[in-house]
Amino acid sequence: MRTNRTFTMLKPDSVEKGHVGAILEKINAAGFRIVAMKLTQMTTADAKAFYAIHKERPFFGELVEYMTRGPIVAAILEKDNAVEDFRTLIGATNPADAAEGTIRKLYAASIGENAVHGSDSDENAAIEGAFHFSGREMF
Ligand code: IDP
Ligand code: MG
Repeated sequence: MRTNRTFTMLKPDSVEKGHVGAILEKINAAGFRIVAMKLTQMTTADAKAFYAIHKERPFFGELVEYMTRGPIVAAILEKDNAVEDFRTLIGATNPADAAEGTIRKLYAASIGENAVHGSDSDENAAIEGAFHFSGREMF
């Protein structure tokens, strides 16, 4: 298993607000290489499967509604220590708690609509990347 890759989604709010270019600029400036990337939209079944770990949480319905309401930018990113360094770059789940200069501090509206996803482990990065991309789409 590769341990130098992570998976991200620029969530529907980022696409709606025109923040894709600015967020990709920050990702690039932080030294991540784009391995795979596309504009796509998750179905309700996709979002329920992707976030299955949260299915008992009170916000699950709201999360599925949010994540399916419009297109996202899905991407696989490569860098040494990718998972941890990307979580640092995006900041805390709640933008109110996110460090200055992080993507969520700059672009997230709330704990629910928080601009970007970042994998939380190497294992989940591989699972999430494979959820969105075939081998032919990874470079
Ligand atoms: P993470 O995205 O920082 O890893 P998780 O706890 O894995 O955060 O939650 C997944 C996603 O669910 C969050 O990014 C956010 O969009 C949403 N979420 C998390 N906690 C809440 C909440 O308390 N209210 C509404 N939505 C939430
Ligand atoms: Mg998470």
